[in-house]
Amino acid sequence: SNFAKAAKGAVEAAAEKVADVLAPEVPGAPGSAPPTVAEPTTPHDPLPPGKEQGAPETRTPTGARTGAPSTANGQQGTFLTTSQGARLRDTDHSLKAGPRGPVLLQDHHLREKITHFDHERIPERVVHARGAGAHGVFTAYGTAEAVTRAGFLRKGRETDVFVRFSTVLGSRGSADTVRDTRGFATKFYTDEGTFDLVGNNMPVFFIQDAIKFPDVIHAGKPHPDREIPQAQSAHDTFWDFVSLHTEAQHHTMWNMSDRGIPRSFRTMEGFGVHSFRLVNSAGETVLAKFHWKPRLGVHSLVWEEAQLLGGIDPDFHRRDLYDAIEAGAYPEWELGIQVFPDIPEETFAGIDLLDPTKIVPEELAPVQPVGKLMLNRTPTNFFAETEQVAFHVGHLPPGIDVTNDPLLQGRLFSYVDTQLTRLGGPNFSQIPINRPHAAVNDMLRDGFHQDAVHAGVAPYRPNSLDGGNPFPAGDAEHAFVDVPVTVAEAPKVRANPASFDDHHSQARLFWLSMSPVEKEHIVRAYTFELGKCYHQAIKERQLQSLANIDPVLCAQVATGLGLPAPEPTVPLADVAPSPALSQLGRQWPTDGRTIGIVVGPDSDLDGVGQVRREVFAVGMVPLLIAPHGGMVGDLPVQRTFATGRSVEFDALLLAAAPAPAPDALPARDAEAGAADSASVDPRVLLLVQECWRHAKAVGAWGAGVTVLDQAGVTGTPGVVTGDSGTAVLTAVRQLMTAHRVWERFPASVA
Ligand code: HDD
Repeated sequence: SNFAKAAKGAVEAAAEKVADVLAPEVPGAPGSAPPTVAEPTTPHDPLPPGKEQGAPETRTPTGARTGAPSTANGQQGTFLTTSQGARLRDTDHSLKAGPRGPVLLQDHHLREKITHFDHERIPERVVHARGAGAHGVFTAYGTAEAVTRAGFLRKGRETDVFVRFSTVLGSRGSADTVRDTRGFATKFYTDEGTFDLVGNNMPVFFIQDAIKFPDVIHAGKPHPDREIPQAQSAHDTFWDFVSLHTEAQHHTMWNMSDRGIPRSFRTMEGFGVHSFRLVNSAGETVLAKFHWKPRLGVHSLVWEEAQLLGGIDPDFHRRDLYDAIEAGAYPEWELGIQVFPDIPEETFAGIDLLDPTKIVPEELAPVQPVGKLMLNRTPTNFFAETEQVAFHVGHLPPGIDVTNDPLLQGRLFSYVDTQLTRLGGPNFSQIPINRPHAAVNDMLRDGFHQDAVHAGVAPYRPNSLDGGNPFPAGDAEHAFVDVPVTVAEAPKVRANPASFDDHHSQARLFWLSMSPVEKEHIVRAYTFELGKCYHQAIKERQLQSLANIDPVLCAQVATGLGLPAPEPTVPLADVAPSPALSQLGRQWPTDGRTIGIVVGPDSDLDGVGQVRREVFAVGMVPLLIAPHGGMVGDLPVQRTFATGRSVEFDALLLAAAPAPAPDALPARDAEAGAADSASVDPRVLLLVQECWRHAKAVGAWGAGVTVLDQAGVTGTPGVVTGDSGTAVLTAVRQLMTAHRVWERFPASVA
């Protein structure tokens, strides 16, 4: 009978399985390390097939050097198994009553595989859902020792870190380059306990009190009825809220500026936003604000690039981060602090230090460098590390304490709370990426997903049964001591201090600090965003706030919207600009940036080879763009006319004038202008024209020069030609130190 046959087969299979289990273990090479990648586009060699391979090596997710345990459940061994380690001989067919029969309920392998899959997703973060992370190390200069006892800031101290960058509004799968604030959250695994600096790339916030966080986020998220637009602030509910709630005007101005569309995570500043209270070993306190300064400078996309990238490469920022690290161009920031005397008023130069919608200009309180961050390792597994990392503003080491900033106070509640839902219970700090590198003895017990096997019988204090353990620490043992700040005796109120009522002066300060080009971008951004709103009343109300910030700004936006510019309803604030807020006017290193080089069969290939070597030598990444993939001469091609697009490159070099490749769209009109349009591939012309429009440096030599003519850009600012590739490269690099060639487009906003 069939049954007898099946039973016989099963017995044979079982016998074979036993034989497998009993067979001697293949001498296991330890999992081979991933290949080191010299340039991001070099393909990884696949591992040669074979059982002697073993599973890919599992790395300690936190890169712990302090002896934290490695992940217990990384994959091991050579053979496919169930979650319980039983080896499997087939994972492609369900267990059926005959090849055409129904699936048997007893198929425990099928059920385990599907059930686990069904539960693979966890809730995305309610804000900052879209992000990318990297590991690194923080090295302290020792310059903060006088103001804080935090051990990780002692001179020369090295601390492992994990950083997660994010956008705020979009869902987990949204595009990287949308106009939005960026999160910049850093976990310092210090030996005195984990310190989370949960900041943004903008130094101010939309609201002054955490109780309004649900309001601003509900307004910014997609409309509840149709769930659009995704990851955008250019819609009615956002502008409805910020125009009614004028304390958001300063942050909104930052969003409308170039800061809202960073070129790269590597070229963003970071800010702790709030004032923190630092305490030194003598118990003396100061107030301080944290700043991250990128070594490469603060650079942004232009709006058209950002929009194109949303379609062409929605992963642009995370790809850029991973590629840079894998290419060895490790991103770096300096951590700096602005230090203020801890006086009872909690103000500095008249600025309320508890108001998170205010900055203190660097000209008044310089940012003093206290250490350096370098990101040097990409995560091994996105979910395990980047998705499960849990930050909390209340993760503080001794020497750093909070202030009464009402936004910070509410955050102290929210961050643990949100992880309970997101990570499924109270034991999220046992997830490897969240494990402290300091010894933990917390008396917290049980709960969902308890990983620890706690010994002892007395998780309470005082006790005698566990010998009194754990013991309270004193100052000498690095205890966290809450600074004994005096709390005023005052009536309970739901109210703000009067100084919080000034909503426009610092938005004006920011506007006045911008260069003409930056001002023009701000005008265009407001005009675009308000132009996307349907409700006239919302546009008019926002114009009123712009009038109260600056009449020129207001008039320009009003013109774009086709609306009258209102008169200010408050006196314009008398503020001094802060030049440090402008991104322009300085020279920056160019290493880690990307240069596209158009090559073809007619190129000076020796020259290209030389340029390529020189680009590498100065720490930049050259990407060769050719009519086809593979090789041109003995040079590897990284992009073709089909796969390359201008938005990926910081500058463009042309070493060829390639005729249309076979996969180019045919010219629409064969007769009209056939000679011109046929001589260069139209995608190369688009490449040049886009780079030009986006104010990028363009250089050409040899046959490449004719492309400039055809694109109509010869002789314009930032377009260079020369006798040799290396001469052109030198000129282009010089232009790149200013990031873009803004002289090409004299700004119309004074
Ligand atoms: Fe927040 C995530 C930054 C105000 C509540 N926040 C989150 C992240 C960053 C910030 C970078 C992502 C962390 C990660 O990568 O996992 N948030 C800020 C800054 C703020 C701020 C700079 C103002 C200065 N946040 C803020 C308020 C509240 C929250 C006022 C609530 C009252 N934030 C959260 C949260 C999130 C979060 C809901 C979502 C996911 C998470 O915490 O872990 O708790």
